[in-house]
Amino acid sequence: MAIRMQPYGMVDGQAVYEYTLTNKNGLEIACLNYGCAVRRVLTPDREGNYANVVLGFPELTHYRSNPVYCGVVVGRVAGRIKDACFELGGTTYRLDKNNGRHHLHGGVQGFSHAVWQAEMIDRDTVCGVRFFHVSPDGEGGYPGEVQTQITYTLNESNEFLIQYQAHSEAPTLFSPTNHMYFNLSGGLQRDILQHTLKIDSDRFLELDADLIPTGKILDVEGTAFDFRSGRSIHDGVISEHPQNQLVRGYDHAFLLNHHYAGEIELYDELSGRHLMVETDAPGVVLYTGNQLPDDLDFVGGRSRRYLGLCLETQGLPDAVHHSHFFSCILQRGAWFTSATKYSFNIMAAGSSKGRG
Ligand code: FUC
Repeated sequence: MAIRMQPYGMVDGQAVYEYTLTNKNGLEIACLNYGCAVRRVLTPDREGNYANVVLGFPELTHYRSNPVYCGVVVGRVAGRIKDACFELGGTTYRLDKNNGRHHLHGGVQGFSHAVWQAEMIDRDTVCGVRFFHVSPDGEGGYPGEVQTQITYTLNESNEFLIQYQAHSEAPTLFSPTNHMYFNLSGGLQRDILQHTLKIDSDRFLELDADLIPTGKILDVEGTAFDFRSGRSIHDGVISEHPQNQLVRGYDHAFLLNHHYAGEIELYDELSGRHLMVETDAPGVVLYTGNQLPDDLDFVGGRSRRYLGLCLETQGLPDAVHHSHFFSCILQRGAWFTSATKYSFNIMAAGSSKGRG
């Protein structure tokens, strides 16, 4: 295992570094202490050619605007909160309106736009970075000072683990995620429409026209939302299901049936690259890059719709407004913990539906 650190720039007088984690197989992950951004994940294809499988920007200035939340941790709360307000303990809190009249991904100055303190982890079988951030009381409109710790580790089995931990001085909401866009073709050779995805989920959340959950939980059976035995992302683009048509693909939260049981698998048949995602989070938002604009430059190519897809493991979006969703309230003094593991593998040709 190896880890190296190099200066990447300055933000408001604070130094930003790039950390590069490498294992004995040559798998390499580069991340920043700005927004905990994952900039690059180099994995081999079936022929042993290493290429980057996540969208990443060339420079720090792009991360400072980053309207698409490329690679970063979003929080305190991932996803949209309707009308940018909520009630907790009899008080109404008003949040940043950064998505029309709604709140999105923690607001204007959320986790994605903070310089985090960082500490390197360098052990025999694991290397990584532990990021620390104190989110002040009132940040984005949320109550309570929250101390957050996010740990990225890579091991020799090509597993990349993200662990989230937080503690609040007052009751607040907490449900972060990482917003990496995957593209397993490597080096942006193709878009993600031919990727095969499997999700062990029977149910997903219906969205309204503003992409906010209506509160209705729909059955995947008989729809393009049924990923239980694997299907191509393209199915959701050609599907006549009104929920697919609404977003021109997928931008939906799925409730996971099982945890740490190979519940999410993404596969690119042409390159042979396979990603398994396992988590203790209640759900995963599948976002297929439907709104990626064409005026951003990523390393390896220009942005366009369907160039990457996000698998955002998290609590259910807008849970604060729906008592039948898992609560995302973090009580004073309690510890929030959550973890998601990303395992990178290669599948033999012909395994069109991934493993299992
Ligand atoms: C995802 C989506 C949103 C938004 C954002 C950049 O999380 O749920 O619709 O486009 O990313």
